[in-house]
This record gives sequence, structure tokens and C-alpha cells, in this order.
Amino acid sequence: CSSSMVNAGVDSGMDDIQRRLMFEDECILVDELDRIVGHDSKYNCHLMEKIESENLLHRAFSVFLFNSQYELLIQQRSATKVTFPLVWTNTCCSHPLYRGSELIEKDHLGVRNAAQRKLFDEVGIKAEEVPVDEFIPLGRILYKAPSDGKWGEHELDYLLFIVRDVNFCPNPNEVADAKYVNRSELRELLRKADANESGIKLSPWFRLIVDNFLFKWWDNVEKGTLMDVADMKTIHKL
Ligand code: DMA
Ligand code: MN
Repeated sequence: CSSSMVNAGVDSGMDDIQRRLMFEDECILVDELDRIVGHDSKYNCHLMEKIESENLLHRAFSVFLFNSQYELLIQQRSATKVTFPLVWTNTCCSHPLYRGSELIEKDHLGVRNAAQRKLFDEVGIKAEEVPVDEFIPLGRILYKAPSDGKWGEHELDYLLFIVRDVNFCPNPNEVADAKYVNRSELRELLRKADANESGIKLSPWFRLIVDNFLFKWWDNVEKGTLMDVADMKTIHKL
């Protein structure tokens, strides 16, 4: 009996690489004030039933990378992603893991280290092209969002902006497509998503960030004044 037979029925259809990450990645559990309260597998942290019954909340990050033309790099998640497959979203999202380098709270270095790691794993951007000091943490949001079936998110999400010209080479297991958009191209994408046109869907966290912050912060990207809008004291409950 092959292992795929053994696994049939239990998360059947889950991509092997994504399944491995579900159990290998140990997420950081936090309370609503972002204080570390423990850790659990990525698998458990994204099961809606567990999120509800154990009130699991984990730490995450969302990177917004702009080029020197002030265009935003966005990606379409691959069909193999367990949560939110094929939706369009910001440059890169994931979780700082429960390990030394990603638990460093000073200057949010743990989250920056995780962002650098995942920009390479997902989008193929080399670490030297995204030095950790270049990430500008702008704020934190707290949100809950169901995905398909039994999966969902309940995250305390760090918003990290970076303005750099980079080379990218998406990992097809993570990313189906990636492209730069200017503000009007993003508005057109939002319109299509709202109109259910061409099957365009957006991730719930990207939509929340776009609707609450992105367009005003885009002005600061252009003016080089992102530091002025950084607020790492507030946790916005969206
Ligand atoms: C999780 O992203 C983080 C946010 C902000 C939604 P993800 O599902 O892409 O995580 P991973 O890349 O680790 O699967
Ligand atoms: Mn998550």
C-alpha cells in the first residue's frame, strides 16, 4: 500500500510540499496585544475549528515591495496553496517561526528575518537584494478570515514596506503569477474582483490593507516619507 493510499481521505489532494510545511512550520502564538503565549504547527493554526475552540491567534507578516518606479509587486497564489489558492495578493506573506532568529522582538528583527527568508522561498528574491534593514514596519493589523472548507486565518499581521529594484523568479509551488502594478492598474484589479470579472479574486488581508491603508501610504512611498507614517504601537483590529 503506497503512502498516497494511506493518506487518501486525510487531507487528500493536499500538495506534498505544502503538507510538509503545514507540519514543519511552527508558528508563534500571541495574544491580542502581540505578546507571545506559545507555539503550534502551521496546520493547527489554520484549522478554523481550532482557531475558534482554542482562540488560536498567530503572528504573521505581509510584505509590500515597490520598485523605483513606485509600482507594487503583487502575486497570485499557486493552486497548490492550502489556504486561499489562486487569489491575488501583496508581494509575499507568511509567518515568523518559533525559532531564535525569528523571535527577536528588538526592532521587529524576527519578522524582518522571516520576510527575507520567504521572499526568496516564494518569489526567488535573493537575500542580498532585500537587506533586513530596508524593511520598514508600518503597522500591525489583527484579522480573522475563513478560507475554503475547514481552513482559515486568525493573525496578528506585521505590514512591512520596502522600496528596492530586485530580480524575481517565482517558485511555482507557491506563486502562480507575479507582476508590478501602478495605482490605476491596482484599482482596475479591485474593480474586476468586485465585479467578479475574469475570475479575479483577492486575498481578504490584501483587501483589508488596500481599503484601510495602501493608497495613502503609496503617496509616502513616492515622497520617501514612509517613516513618518509608521505606527508600531497601535494594533488595528479590522
Ligand atoms: C500567511 O501567508 C500570512 C498572511 C499575512 C496571510 P501564507 O498563507 O502565504 O503563508 P505561507 O507562505 O507560509 O504558506
Ligand atoms: Mn497564517
